[in-house]
Amino acid sequence: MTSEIVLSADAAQPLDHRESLGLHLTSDGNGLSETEIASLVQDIERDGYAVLTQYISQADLDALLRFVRDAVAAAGNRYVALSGPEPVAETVLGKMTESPTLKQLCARIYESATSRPAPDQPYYQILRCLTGDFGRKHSMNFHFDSYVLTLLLPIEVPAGNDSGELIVLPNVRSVRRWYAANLIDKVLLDNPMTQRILRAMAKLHPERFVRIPMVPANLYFFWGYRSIHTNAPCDADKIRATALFHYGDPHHDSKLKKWLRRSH
Ligand SMILES: O=C(O)CCC(=O)C(=O)O
Ligand SMILES: [Fe+2]
Repeated sequence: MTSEIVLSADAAQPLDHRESLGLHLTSDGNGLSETEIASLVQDIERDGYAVLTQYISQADLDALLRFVRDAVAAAGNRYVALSGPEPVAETVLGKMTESPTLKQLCARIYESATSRPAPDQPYYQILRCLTGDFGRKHSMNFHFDSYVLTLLLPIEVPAGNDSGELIVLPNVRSVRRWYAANLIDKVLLDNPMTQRILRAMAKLHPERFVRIPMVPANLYFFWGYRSIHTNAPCDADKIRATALFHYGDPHHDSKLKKWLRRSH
């Protein structure tokens, strides 16, 4: 296993030339076949992401939009993030949290990508609503997720120049054997200098990044742990809302991780 981070995003390809997967699974569906799952994993490896189009219905999307608007208003029209399953339990996001079909899909994707048994873990889930100036501070922060697989459901996406798409350098590292190696990666990425370099690179060489267009109701899959990613900013007077389901902490049984958690 190599431990370096490869920064050339060879996987970045013009997205308009991607072939559509033609896979269809909705939040009420029965799951995908092994072949469909293999094709989904292949898309993530090749293009940096895969997508299930119109994963939730228009009615569920409309209800979520109302939910987001209310949450933003209740927060004083500022950035708000709701984490965990409870605050969203009554929405279609609650249905997704509880869905055995979706969980099984995540587990099979995890296994096919890591060749490790899928851990029986809840999602780390979050509903992010960006708006206002503070919302802009939560943009262009490049990071690795702590979980292997990230599911992203756009809910509200502002039109215009600053439409807040997801910017990704896909699959630049492997899943680390050791939690300590993961920590080193994170320190190397999460410092002002690296962040400045990546922001400059995004401006000067946008073609080196994969930009995932955020279409509401679609469900996007990418390797959050392996990919450097962030959301582009959106206009301060608009709302950008995304629901994230992070799945599969590869270091869940790390002794170092447990010790650090206990001592902090
Ligand atoms: O909101 C987004 O588009 C991405 C957020 C993200 O990467 C995360 O929460 O880990
Ligand atoms: Fe992330």
